Amino acid sequence: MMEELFKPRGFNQGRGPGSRTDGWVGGRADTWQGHYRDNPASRIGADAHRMVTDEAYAAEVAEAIRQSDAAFVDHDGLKNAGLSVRPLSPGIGVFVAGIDMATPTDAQVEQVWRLMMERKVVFFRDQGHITRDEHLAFGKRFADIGLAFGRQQALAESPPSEDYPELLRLYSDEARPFVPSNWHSDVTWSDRPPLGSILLSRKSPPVGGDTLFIDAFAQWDSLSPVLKQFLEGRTAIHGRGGKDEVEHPICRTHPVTGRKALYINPTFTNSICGMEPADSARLLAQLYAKMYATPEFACRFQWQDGSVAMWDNRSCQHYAVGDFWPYVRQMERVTLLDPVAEDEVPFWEDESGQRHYSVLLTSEQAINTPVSR
Ligand SMILES: O=C(O)CCC(=O)C(=O)O
Ligand SMILES: [Fe+2]
Repeated sequence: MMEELFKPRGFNQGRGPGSRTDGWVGGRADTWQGHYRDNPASRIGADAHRMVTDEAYAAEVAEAIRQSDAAFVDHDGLKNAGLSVRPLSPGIGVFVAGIDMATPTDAQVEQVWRLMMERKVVFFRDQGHITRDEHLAFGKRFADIGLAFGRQQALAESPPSEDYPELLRLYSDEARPFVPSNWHSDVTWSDRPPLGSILLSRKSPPVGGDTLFIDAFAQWDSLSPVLKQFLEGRTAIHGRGGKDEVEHPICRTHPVTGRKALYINPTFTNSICGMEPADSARLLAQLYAKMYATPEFACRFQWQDGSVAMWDNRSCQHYAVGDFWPYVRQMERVTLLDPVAEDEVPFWEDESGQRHYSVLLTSEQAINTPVSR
């Protein structure tokens, strides 16, 4: 029975005359057996390939997944902090109930951080009552607070409010429809990109304007061993508006969890170092296809007035869905900076534990100068 379940589905195999030749038969063309087994197995570090032939091992993995999912929800630390959780998906995104961002306890702060490390993004509802000062104070419980873009000021066209230079206002309406509708991790054109963000909806559209989050650990884990070997230790150039501003590791080691993330994105990454431009472009396109066309890696959050998303830029990427015009959507963001200087700059850690850091390619002054969109 188990064997039957895990049998290759025969993608890319000829099916006689008249059959499709592009290999696409209703699943993922580049996936041998589909993610239904691979993805949850990799969440607990199990060997998905061994499960194909070893029935007893597969049963063990299944039980381990059930237990770890149950333990995630039924957690003493959460209960003691007066919190409860509901995952949006098995790997990324979790609703946290029981918190008031105006008056968080130390135990709640500790649990929210733990959840963000494990599930990459946490969500709260009904926080519309908090003031801007309380929003900033909440952020300070976790990390340093940056300017609107972390170390850098916001775009030249949207100067920060004088009262709250740390607060990024992302206000859209009929006349100004902009939202960041492209996959990215924040500010990867900087050598010191922000650790994370706490985004609050002051006003949500009646329909549309969701935000998608996608798991950068899963994106890395899903690559073939050959591709991982090729990419590990390699770097890519990122910048704004096609300028080359910083060289980041493609495989980024997370400073807290030690896990590896795929750290490229189609918004700011220009090229892979050490490759011919055409080869680099082809490989980036292939990687993006895999990274963003796998719904198993993602979750989608529907905003209400007062909803909050708090994410870790080192372990996930996001995309604001631009489908809500002509409605009003008003978001306010507090940006978190890593207070540990040597963890703030991205790095890849090699097998001997040595860190290989990102390198700034332009001047500090140039990187700190806001550009026009
Ligand atoms: O408006 C959103 O949903 C997300 C905007 C965004 O990319 C950000 O705040 O970093
Ligand atoms: Fe963003």
